[in-house]
Amino acid sequence: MTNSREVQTPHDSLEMRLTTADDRIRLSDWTPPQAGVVPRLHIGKRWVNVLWIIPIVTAILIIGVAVCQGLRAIPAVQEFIARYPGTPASAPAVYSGFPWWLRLQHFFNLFFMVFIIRAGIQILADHPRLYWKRDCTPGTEWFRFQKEVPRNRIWTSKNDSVTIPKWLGIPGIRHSIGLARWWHFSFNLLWVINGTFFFILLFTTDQWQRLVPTTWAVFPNALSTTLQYWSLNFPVEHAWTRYNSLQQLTYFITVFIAAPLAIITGLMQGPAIANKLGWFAKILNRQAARTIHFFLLCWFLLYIFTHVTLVFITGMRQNLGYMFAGRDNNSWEGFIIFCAAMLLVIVTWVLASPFTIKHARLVQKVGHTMIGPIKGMAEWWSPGTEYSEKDISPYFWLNGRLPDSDAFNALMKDDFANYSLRVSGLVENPREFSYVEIKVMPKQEQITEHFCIQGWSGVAKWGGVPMRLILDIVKPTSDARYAVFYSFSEGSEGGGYYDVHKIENMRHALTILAYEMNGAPISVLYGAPLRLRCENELGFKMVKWIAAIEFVHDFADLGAGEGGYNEDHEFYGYRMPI
Ligand SMILES: Nc1nc2c(c(=O)[nH]1)N[C@H]1C(S)=C(S)[C@@H](COP(=O)(O)O)O[C@H]1N2
Ligand SMILES: [Mo]
Repeated sequence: MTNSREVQTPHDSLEMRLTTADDRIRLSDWTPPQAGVVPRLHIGKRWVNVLWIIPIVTAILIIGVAVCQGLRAIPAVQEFIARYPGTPASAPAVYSGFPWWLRLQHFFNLFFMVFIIRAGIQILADHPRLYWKRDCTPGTEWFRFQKEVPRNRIWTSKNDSVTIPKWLGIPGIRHSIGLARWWHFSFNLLWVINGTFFFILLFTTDQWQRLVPTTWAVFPNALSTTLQYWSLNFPVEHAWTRYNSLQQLTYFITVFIAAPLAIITGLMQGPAIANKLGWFAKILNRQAARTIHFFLLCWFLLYIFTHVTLVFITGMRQNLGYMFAGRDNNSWEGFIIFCAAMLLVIVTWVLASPFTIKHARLVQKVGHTMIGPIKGMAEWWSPGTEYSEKDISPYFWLNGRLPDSDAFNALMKDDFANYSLRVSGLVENPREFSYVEIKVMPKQEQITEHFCIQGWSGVAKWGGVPMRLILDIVKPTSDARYAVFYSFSEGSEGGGYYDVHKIENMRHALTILAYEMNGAPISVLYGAPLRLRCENELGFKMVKWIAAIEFVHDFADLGAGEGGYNEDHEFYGYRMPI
């Protein structure tokens, strides 16, 4: 520390149990790999392997060719195609070709999307199940690439994560969501900036007319184009000035519907946003948002596949000439630039995972610098969304490693009657609160939704003492900026579990030290004697089995200095409202 507070008040004794952490991932110490299963869809009462899609789609495509060719032999259909050739005559033409900014943005877009998609799939692998309902009860998922949840033993959500290949995910190892999120979010930011400029340039030039249909004739023309493509007798067109209607509609949906929806459904998965937006977030609940976010991934993948295929089979040299060289001359120029661009994509694709494993701390730092401030803004919102009793989830996933120290076991033996909470550090009145003292303080009950970073959510009723009341008693000094929560438990790789919160979070209306869950004393599995509820942050910030709280000015000297166990060891960020 560089300021005058060189020696803070001595730290809580539990500080000694915190461990430093590697700045890189050592695979030998990391969560061991675990294979998932081939993705399955829940249809009726059965689980259907998604690989069935391959023969089914192939059959549909082949039969479709025969059907469309048959249709085109019918005079009425021929008349229809003659009338609606694919590009409406009334659609305005674009005369500015493919300007440099459009080509550049097209490249940036594809480049960013590669990393966004890969990191997104990695994030999904941390909780490889998708649901529509917010409670994530095992068996209610409509999609999974993990076995069914075992019923006969404790199965934490960390146990549930699966490994996906390095070339597919970033960084391609199990339970690497912390790092995958830095990639996903920082490239999202770049993608949004690129997209914003794209929108501005689109509408300040005539280029918007390529993408936005301006005549109803776009629908019959899109049908006509579909017939022509599917019968393998392609329409004549000149995309230099106008896209055909099918193309226009597809681009329109992708740019103006899919992209904004992806942003919205992404943000709606964050606790600070969802727990602030009330009814809207109840309808677009986290799991619905996550499911739609996944559908959008499927849309983008399908889009990329057909788009690239059609670019290649409908006149590769010409098409690449448009988008990569801005030329309408059928030269090889565009192809050469395309190859150079693809080389860049391939090299960065191959390097991304090994780089992230080797320089994990750097990825965390860069990610935090890029998007930390934006995420931090969401923390100023005091979350307010509460649910009613009927919304309480029948199942609430578990996370964390149970404490197993003698001291804890002794406390547990007599129902924590001898437990006391130490509160120390930069406070005017350091003190210990006995369990009884805590329970006679005003109790606050709240029914709230929990957001685990891994993807699951659940609603429970929590009862406990508001943190602001604790603050009123101990009176943090003006130097105190953070509250450190020390747990009785250890983190997954050993070393004390702890987490740090900004002091503002401690004053939010729904921040409590909970000793009740769903109307009963909280069980040890869920964090007895005390666990934090801080409803504008992701689940890992809510320390279970709290032993002590310490107020500090800075957390750089605690553990590895990143602001918590998962921050130190799993490269999460310490501000996680989204
Ligand atoms: N001490 C401790 N607290 C912890 C954890 C942990 O590993 N150790 N896991 C966190 C995570 S990742 C989540 S999602 C929630 C899970 O709470 P639950 O087990 O009650 O569902 O606890 C958080 N608190
Ligand atoms: Mo979590």
